[in-house]
Parts: sequence; C-alpha cells; structure tokens
Amino acid sequence: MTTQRVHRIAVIPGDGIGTEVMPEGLRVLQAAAERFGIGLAFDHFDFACWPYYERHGQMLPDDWRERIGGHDAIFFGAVGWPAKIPDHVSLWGSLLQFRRAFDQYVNLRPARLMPGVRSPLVRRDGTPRAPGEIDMLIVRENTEGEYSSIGGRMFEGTERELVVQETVMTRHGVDRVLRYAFELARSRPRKHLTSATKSNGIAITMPYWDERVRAMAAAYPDVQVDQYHIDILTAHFVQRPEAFDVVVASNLFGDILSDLAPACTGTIGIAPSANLNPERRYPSLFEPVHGSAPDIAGRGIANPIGQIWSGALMLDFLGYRQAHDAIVRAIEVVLDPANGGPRTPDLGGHARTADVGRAVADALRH
Ligand code: GGG
Repeated sequence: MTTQRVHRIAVIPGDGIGTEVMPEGLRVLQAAAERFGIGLAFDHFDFACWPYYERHGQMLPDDWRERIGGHDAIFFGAVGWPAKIPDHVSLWGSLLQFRRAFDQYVNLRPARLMPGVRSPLVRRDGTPRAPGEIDMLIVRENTEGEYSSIGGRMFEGTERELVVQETVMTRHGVDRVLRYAFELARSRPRKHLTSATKSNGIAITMPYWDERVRAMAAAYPDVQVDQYHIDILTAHFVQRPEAFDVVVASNLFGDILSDLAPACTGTIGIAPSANLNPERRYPSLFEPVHGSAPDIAGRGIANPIGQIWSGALMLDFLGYRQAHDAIVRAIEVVLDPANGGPRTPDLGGHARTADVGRAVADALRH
C-alpha cells in the first residue's frame, strides 16, 4: 500500500476581496486535488488583516514564523484596508515580512491574453489582438531593491524635516533573480529577456543592475537580451505588448510592470503571482496580483480568477504540472465567450464571484 503525500497549505485570505476570492481558489484546488489524486490539507489563519490588527495592535502574532514556516506553501489573498490602517503599515506588517523571512526572492507574475478577454490596446491598424498573442512573464526581484527598510526621518514636524530611504542591491540578490529569469527565458520558445532599469537617472544602483545583466548574459548566449529604461519600456508595453517574453526588473519596477502587463491583457482581476523561494528551503507564497480593492469589497463581485490561477501556480511548484495545465484550461473554457460562462463586472458581465469559482471547478471536473 502506498501512502499519499499530503501537502500542508497555510491559507491566509487577508483583507477586502481577499476574503471573497479565497473560497473560490480553495474550491478549485479541492476539485483539482480530487481529479488528480493530490493530497492537500488546508490550515486557515486569521492574521495579516485589519480585524486581526484591530484586536491585537499588530498584523501578525509573535510566533507567525513557527505557525506557517513549516507548511509546504502559503495561499494568500490580499492585504490592505487603508480606511483603517495606513497601507505601508499593513504591507510591511505582513506580506513583506513573509517575502523576506521565507526568502521569496522571485516574484513571478504571468500576463497572458486569455480567450474572451479583450485587450484595451488595439494595433495601429485598429485590429484587436488574439488570445495568446500577449504572453509574458514578469520576474520581479522580491526581497531588496527599493523596498528597503534602511532610512529614517529627522527633525520631524519642523522646517528642517528630512526623510531618507536607501535602495539596496546586493550582488547575491541581483544575480540570483537574474539567473532565475535567464533560465526561464532559456526554457521558453522565444528565449527573449528584457531588463528594466533607469540607469541614466538613478546612477549607482541601476547601472549596477545593468552591469550584472551583461555579466549574466555571457553565460546564456542562446538568450536574446534587451535592456530598457523603465519609462520607455512602459510605452512599449502599451504600444507592442506582444514583443515581450520574460521581463526582469527590480522590486519597485517589477511591481509596476506587473500591474501594467495584466492591464494590457484586459483586467488585473485574472492575474496570478508566485512569490518563490526556488531552493525550497522555505514555503513559497501564491497570491493574486490584485490588492484588497476596498471599492468593491463586500459586494461579492470580485473576479476570483487571479486567486484560482495562483492556486494553479502553487500546484505547479509543488510538482503537479498536469493539474496546473488543467486549471488554466478550465479558466480558458469559462472565459471563452463561445461557452457563455459567467463573467464578473470587470469583464463586462453580471456574475458573482462564486458563480465564476463554481464554473471553473465544474469545467475542471469535466
Ligand atoms: N495580493 C496582492 C496584494 O495584496 N497586494 C497589495 C500590495 O499593495 N502589494 C504591494 C506589493 O506587492 O509590493
């Protein structure tokens, strides 16, 4: 008799629509587990959200590392409730702690034009882009760069008030995320890598990143490399998004590009992300790209596809490529207008979050 391996998943819905899309992500994971015989055990945690902060005065319990650090993965929703707690307090008090403590130095964010989702961008000749025509992977450095806690304030509240925040780039930190991106580019048909910096204006750290890209490129002669300044790169994303394959950038620029890229593919509501510790020393974390969206929270109309697709990335990372592919296929089936599936308002429909989750789970079963 063989014993099935059971993967323990820490489930943290977070705030706002995170709590609404999470049940749909879990519903689809459960359907995938049944279809492919995958052992998944979910442990639910109520921290990393405003209600927890209100009760305890902090976003996380003191022993959070022990409580989730032994899990095989973390399935996360969204963080932030700015009406109650400043955004930087909730982010630095939760998600950024996870990324740093678990050394999730790669933030992988795919953006693909899916069937039935219209890109707001038409070509110069007025024709729309076809599904799959935009297909890029943003690789964001996730533990250092502009997201640094080195700095401070002086002379607060006076005329001499002064604030400083340092950008940190280490050779180890830059090289490891570049290596990941180059390997990823090498594994794809186009073998094309774009790197974004702003090395004419930010003249110490950014030229360093560029230099490390050139050094790394020497080991990947089969990968075509383009280096852009971030400002013109955003224009190229809008004008010719199909030109990009793997795009690697620092923490801040990667964050911006990975909101822009799914917006070019129609909606940020379907965009997934994986915060990876590729060496698997610590749990990796999977979450939609979108935040807690207070403007629509509580109405049951959030698009759950970003959460569902993030669950697919999680199964892929755990070794279940077939289950990943089946979930992505089920998403495509539901989005394909030929099938008349439910669509949330961000995609021009009237469906509710749970309708879409149920439809994807059903498509996965059949
Ligand atoms: N699910 C993603 C999320 O909650 N994002 C909130 C946010 O502000 N993230 C900023 C970041 O990823 O650096």
